[in-house]
Amino acid sequence: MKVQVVESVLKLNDEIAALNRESLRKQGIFCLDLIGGPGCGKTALLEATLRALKGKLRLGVLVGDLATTRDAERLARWTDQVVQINTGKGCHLDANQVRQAMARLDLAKLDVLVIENVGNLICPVGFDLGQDVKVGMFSVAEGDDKPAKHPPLVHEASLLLLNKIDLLPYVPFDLQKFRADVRTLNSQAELLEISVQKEQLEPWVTWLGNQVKREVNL
Ligand SMILES: Nc1nc2c(ncn2[C@@H]2O[C@H](COP(=O)(O)OP(=O)(O)O)[C@@H](O)[C@H]2O)c(=O)[nH]1
Ligand SMILES: [Mg+2]
Ligand SMILES: [Zn+2]
Repeated sequence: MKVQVVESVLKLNDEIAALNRESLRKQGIFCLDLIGGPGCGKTALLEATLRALKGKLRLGVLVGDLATTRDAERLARWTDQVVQINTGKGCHLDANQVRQAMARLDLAKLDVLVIENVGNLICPVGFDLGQDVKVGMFSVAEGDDKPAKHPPLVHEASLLLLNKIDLLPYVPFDLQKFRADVRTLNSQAELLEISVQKEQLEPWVTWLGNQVKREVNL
């Protein structure tokens, strides 16, 4: 008898990711996978984005963390289309977790689905979730060397965000070096420098509107 073997976890993941992508495309939903270290401001960015785009663009969020529903609770103030995924000891989201969480959303109500990945700059990059684009997020507080130390994220991201630019006067951070390292690794991706704290978000909101390619008056 011939034994059937599932060759690779990643192959299975890719198959489920393809199903996710198909479901999202059918519904005309733009999906992004937001990847950044713990504390770079992912949830804060999404709270501010939901606030800024309320009534203009319908956003849903899947948010991954090892434990707690704190991020989902923060986001639930702005949308009822939010699901927390608790990964236990898991340091990334996989396509199956996203598929199960997507089933709890009302996709017909959404223009955009943001997946806030588990705070980690490394393995989330390797797992396709069914997203249209990956967005890599760094912050001034983490230091200027993070892109150079995490080439796969910078390579694969369509957009890179540098958050907390309000901290530049207080933290040793060589902005020229940061920009040069990003450019060396990825000459195509856009790099947007923002401060969620100071509500300096215009470039990001414009970028998001352009991706959705709808007549939304942002
Ligand atoms: N100074 C400053 N702090 C920020 C900014 N954005 C977020 N934070 C703070 O960074 C901390 C982590 O934010 P959070 O959204 O939980 O990060 P996450 O772990 O990436 O989701 C919080 O205390 C935020 O208030 C910013 O633009 N400037
Ligand atoms: Mg968060
Ligand atoms: Zn992992």
